[in-house]
Amino acid sequence: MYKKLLYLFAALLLAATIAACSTDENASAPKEPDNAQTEQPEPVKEPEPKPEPKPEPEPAKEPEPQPEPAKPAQPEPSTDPYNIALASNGTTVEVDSYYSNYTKDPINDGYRVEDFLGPHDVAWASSLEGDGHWVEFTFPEPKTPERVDIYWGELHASQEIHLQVLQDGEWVTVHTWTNDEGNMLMTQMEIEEPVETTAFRIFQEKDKGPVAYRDPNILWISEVEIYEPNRSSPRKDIKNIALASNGATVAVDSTHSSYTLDPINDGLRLEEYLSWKEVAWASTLEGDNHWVEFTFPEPKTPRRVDIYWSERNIPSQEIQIQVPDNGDWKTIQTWSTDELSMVMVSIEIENPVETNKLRLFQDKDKGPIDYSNPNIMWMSEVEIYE
Ligand SMILES: [Ca+2]
Ligand SMILES: [Ca+2]
Repeated sequence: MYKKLLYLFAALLLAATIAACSTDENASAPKEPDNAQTEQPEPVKEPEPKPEPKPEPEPAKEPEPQPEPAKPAQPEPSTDPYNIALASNGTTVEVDSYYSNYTKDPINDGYRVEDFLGPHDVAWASSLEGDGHWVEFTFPEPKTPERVDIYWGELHASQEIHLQVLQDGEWVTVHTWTNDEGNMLMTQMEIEEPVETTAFRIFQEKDKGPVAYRDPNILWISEVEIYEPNRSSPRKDIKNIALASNGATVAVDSTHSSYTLDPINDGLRLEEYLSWKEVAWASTLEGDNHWVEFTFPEPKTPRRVDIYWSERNIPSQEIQIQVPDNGDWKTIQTWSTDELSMVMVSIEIENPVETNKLRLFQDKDKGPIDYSNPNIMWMSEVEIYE
């Protein structure tokens, strides 16, 4: 009897001990989450935005490797929101006259000079008569034109053009462009002192049309694009053979942290609205030298290199212009300065040579002396002209 009671007591004691232990475990259990919580913040360290390199959308492009048969199909017209001349942005056009079957629609329809368009779809042309010809743009609200790109009709560039704004009911000329080069695809005109206006006019005086055409009293235009200050789309100058949009490609020796090499030839110089990453490329601070190499789609004969330095306007001390030479590089022009501040430099090549490639080479520590480390190569745009 006593034994049974003893067993029962022992059993109760065991049960109580187990219960106590388990409550002990429970009691200590919350600590673990506590510990776990203090440890958890560390994994948060992983700032996963980095693994989002945007190149990923590009692979999607690859599945369509046959854009060539797309030629017969009509490409979409430009809808650039910054082009204030576009009909699709609400601007209307009037002209003084028409040549035979031409209409005014091609002037601001978003098509520049497209192969698939017939002569009457690709351009507007004025009559051959009259004392002056003009194209007038009326904006949906006041605008401040700064840059005007004119794509000529079948390369027939005029000899002289006046850009005019409407001020108190009068047309005031804000820029006059003259052409001594004859035919060309397009012309870029910049208004140095832009003014706000509701209407803008391209005006051509009598017989100031294309000198190469049988009657120089014609005004013949495929497309006009107008841009406001700091709202400019990339420059598209067909004479700038460094431009990516003209088929040139760029390689560099190195790139500093968050920079990319795209700004070197994207057609934007030192646009104020761009962030530091968008406006310039910079090399690393290490290395025995730095370089930027351009490859042209076909052989070119560069005669001038314009370098726009970074947004800090600090020039390199020395730049060598080089071309390939038996598997190596040969310097054909050396430029140097001891100035500390400079927006851009225009380097003339005294003895131009025909080449597929051109390289800007900077020797060790020949970067901007006014920067903490003069071994950096730092520029926002390079333009190369024949
Ligand atoms: Ca057009
Ligand atoms: Ca640029």
